[in-house]
Amino acid sequence: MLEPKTLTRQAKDRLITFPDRPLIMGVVNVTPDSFSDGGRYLDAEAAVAHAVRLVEEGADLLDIGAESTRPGADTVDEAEERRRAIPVVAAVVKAVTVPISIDTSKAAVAQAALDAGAVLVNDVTALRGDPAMVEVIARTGAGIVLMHMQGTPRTMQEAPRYDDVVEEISAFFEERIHFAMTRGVVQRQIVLDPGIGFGKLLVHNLTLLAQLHRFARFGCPLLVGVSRKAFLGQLVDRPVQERQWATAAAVAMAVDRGARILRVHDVRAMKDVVQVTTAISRQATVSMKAQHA
Ligand code: HH2
Repeated sequence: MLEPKTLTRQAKDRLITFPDRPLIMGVVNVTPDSFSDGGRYLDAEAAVAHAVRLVEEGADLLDIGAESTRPGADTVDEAEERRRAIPVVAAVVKAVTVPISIDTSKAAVAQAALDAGAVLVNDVTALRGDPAMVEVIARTGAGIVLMHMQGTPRTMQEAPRYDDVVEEISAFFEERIHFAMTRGVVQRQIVLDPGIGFGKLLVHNLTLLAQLHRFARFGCPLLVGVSRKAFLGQLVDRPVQERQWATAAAVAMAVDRGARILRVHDVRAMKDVVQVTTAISRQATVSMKAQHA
């Protein structure tokens, strides 16, 4: 099944367009604020400055999030998440021209971010976290990332278990796509993400990356987030800040196996990785066709 050339079903200036190479999604975290007003202002300002820098480094879109989804993380209440995220979304929309994604599983936060100019909702619960989310996506025509997670961020790494991780996640995607589409979302709005590190052991993460191409049959763009994650630390035994090379290897493999959006922290470096991997993968296809001609 062919992937769509654009994402979302909104007005022209709110479409995400897929060029003939994968997109780099830069991560913007709105860090937990201090209690003082001065601290809050600085945190928001720092997040906006970071967003602008990522675009200068080549980010094709930005994912702004105010709730940590790290293993063991506590949830943030809606008012606090809104207070952190929305002023930053509004300011970033004004400061850059690339599409903005809001990383949230709360419908009210998503709606406020879309009102402020975001065009994509990155919901790590795949519409299971807030029953009102699917209606927001259907009504606004925004893009939606349906990510797989076993358990919740608080519990997901306790005892991940799969008989066949690719088959089980395929069944999950099928069910979630059906759920969304029977409630008014159209396929052109949907991005799928296997959720690397979300309720998965090392072997599951490696299998998903090695067999990513098997999710192409859904005809939706695939998003992959491997950046600096713990499974890379298990392989190379390095702290988070020193996992750029490990991330590069995983990004290259994901691109070769069909990833269309790469969610990364190190934008400049990963942009180069995507460009080179895409060129080689494309040439591999050309060479194979020539051999069989
Ligand atoms: N990973 C993290 C957060 N949001 N969203 C999607 N769709 N896919 C992911 O893989 C994904 C995500 C977790 O990344 P982490 O490094 O724990 O935190 P952050 O990137 O927010 O700094």
